[in-house]
Amino acid sequence: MVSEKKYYITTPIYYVNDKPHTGHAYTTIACDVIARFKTLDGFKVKFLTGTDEHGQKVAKAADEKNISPQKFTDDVSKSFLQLTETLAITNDDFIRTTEDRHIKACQFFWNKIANSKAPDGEPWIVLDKYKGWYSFRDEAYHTEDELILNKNGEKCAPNGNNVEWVEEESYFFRLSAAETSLLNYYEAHPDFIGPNSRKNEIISFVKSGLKDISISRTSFKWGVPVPNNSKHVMYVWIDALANYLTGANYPDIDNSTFKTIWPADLHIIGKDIIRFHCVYWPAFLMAADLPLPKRIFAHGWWTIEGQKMSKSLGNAIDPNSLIDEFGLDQLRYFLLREVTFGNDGDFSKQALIHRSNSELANDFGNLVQRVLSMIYKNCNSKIPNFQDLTKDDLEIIDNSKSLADNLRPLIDKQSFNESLETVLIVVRSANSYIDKQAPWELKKNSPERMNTVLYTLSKVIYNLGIIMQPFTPIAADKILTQLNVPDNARSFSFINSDSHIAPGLLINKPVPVFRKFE
Ligand code: ME8
Repeated sequence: MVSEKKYYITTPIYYVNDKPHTGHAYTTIACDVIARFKTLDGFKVKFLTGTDEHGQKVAKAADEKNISPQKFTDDVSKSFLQLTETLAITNDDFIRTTEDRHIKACQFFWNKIANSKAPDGEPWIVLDKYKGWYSFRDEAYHTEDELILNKNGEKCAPNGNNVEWVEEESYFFRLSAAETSLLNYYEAHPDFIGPNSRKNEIISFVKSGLKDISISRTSFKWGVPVPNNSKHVMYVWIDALANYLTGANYPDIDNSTFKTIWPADLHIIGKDIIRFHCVYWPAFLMAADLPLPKRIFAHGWWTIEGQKMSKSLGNAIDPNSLIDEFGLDQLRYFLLREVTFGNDGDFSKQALIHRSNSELANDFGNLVQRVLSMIYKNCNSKIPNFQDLTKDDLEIIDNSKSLADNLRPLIDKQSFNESLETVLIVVRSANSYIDKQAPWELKKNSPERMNTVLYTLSKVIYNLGIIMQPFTPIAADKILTQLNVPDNARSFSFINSDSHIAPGLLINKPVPVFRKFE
C-alpha cells in the first residue's frame, strides 16, 4: 500500500574537526529508530544526516595539515558517511555543507531574510561592528557575564573553552525583534520543544531578553560568501541550520518536493545546541517566511565511565570498536534503553553487557529460541494447528498485537526507553505463559494442546519480530527469516495478520539471535 503520509527527520550535521564517536552515533541511531519505525508504519520517510564543513576551526585544521580545507573535509566527511553504513542507518540523503546545492540554498535563504522586515518594521539584517569574547572551539561569542575563570585564572567560556577578544565588521540578525513572536509560538505549540524541562529552559532564556546575533565573518574565507558583499562569509550557524532546508530541495520552494517535505517533522539534537535550534532557527525561518519544524527534541549527554567523551582526553569510544566487540543491535539497544531519552547517561561496557545479557539474550532471545526449536523438533518444522484458544492464549496474542498501537504515541514523544519496556512486558509475559503452559510436558499427555500453545507463541514471536525491527534490525531480521516472512510482509500493517503465521507454514532451522557475554 502506498501511503501519502510523509515524515522528515534530521540529525545535526556533525563538525568535521574530529572523527565520529559514540555521542554522534547516539543521535544518529535514535533518528534511525524513528525513521525505521515510521517507514514500517506506512510513512514515506525523508531522513537527512551529514557534515558541517565550514568555519575557522576547519580552515585551521587543514592549514596545520598543509592541505586545502576542501581536501580536509572530503577526508573527514567520509568517516561520518562510513559510520552511517556501519550503524546500518537508513538515511536517504547525506548532506555536506560544501556542496553547491547547499551554498545555493544558503544564499537564497540569506537574501530572503535580508529582504524582509521584522515586526518592528526595520530590516532583520543590519551591518555593524562586533566586539566581544569569541570561542574558536565553540564558534560562538560569549558576553562578559557568561565568562568564568579557568584553573589558571584566565577568562574562558562557560564550558571551559578558551576565548579571545575579537573586533570585526559583521552583519547582525536582529534576534531581539523575534522575542514576542517566539514566545507566542512556544505557547501556541506546546510540543514544539521536547523534553518539557528543555522547553521551560528555552522559554526562560527568551523571556530574559534576546541579543542580536552576529551572522557573518570577515576574518576568514572558509564559508558561504554573503550575497553582494564578498568580504563576508556566513557565520557557521546560519549556514549549518539551513542544511535542513537544502535537504528538502530549498530554494525550489514552488516545487512539489519542497512542499511535501517541508516543514521537517523532527530535528533530533543534543542539548549542547538547543539554543541554536530552538531560538535562532525558528527566528530565521520566521524571517524567511517559512513554516517552522514540528518538533525539536534535545537529548542528554553521555559520559564514559564518568569522563567527557572527547578525543582530546584520549577516551573517545569508537562506535566501530564497540560494534566489533558487542554487535550493532546490542549497542543500539543499550543506548536507547539505558537512559530515558532527554537525560544524561554514563556509558560503561559493564552496563552494556548487563542489559544485553538480561534483556536481549535471556528474556527475548531465549523465548524465541525455545519456541522455534520446539516447533522445529516437534512439529515437523511447521507452525502447528490450533484448537480452542483459551483466555490466556488470546490475551498474550492480543498483547503482542497491540504493540504497534501502544508504541506509536511513545515514539512520537521520543520515549525509547518506555517503548522498549512496553515490548519487554510482552516478552516477559510470554515467558511466564510458556512456563505456566509447559509445552514440553503437554507433548506426552496432550499434544493438541501443545500445538495450540506453540501456535499462540509463534504469533507472539512474529509480532515481536516485527515491532523490534527499528531497534534491533539484525536480530529482528533473523527472527522473521526463521519464520520465513517475506520482505513485503514485515510492516506494522501485518502485525497479527493471519495470512502469514498460519498452521502448516514451514519455518527455518532456528539459530540463536543474541549472543551472551561473559
Ligand atoms: O554541534 N553525548 O556538531 P558536533 C551525546 N555542527 N551526544 C553527543 C555527544 C555526547 N557526549 N557528543 C556529541 C555541531 N553528541 C554542529 C551542529 S546542526 C545544524 C549543526 C551529538 O559535531 C549530539 O547530537 O559538535 C550533539 O548535538 C552533536 O553530536 C554535536 O555534534
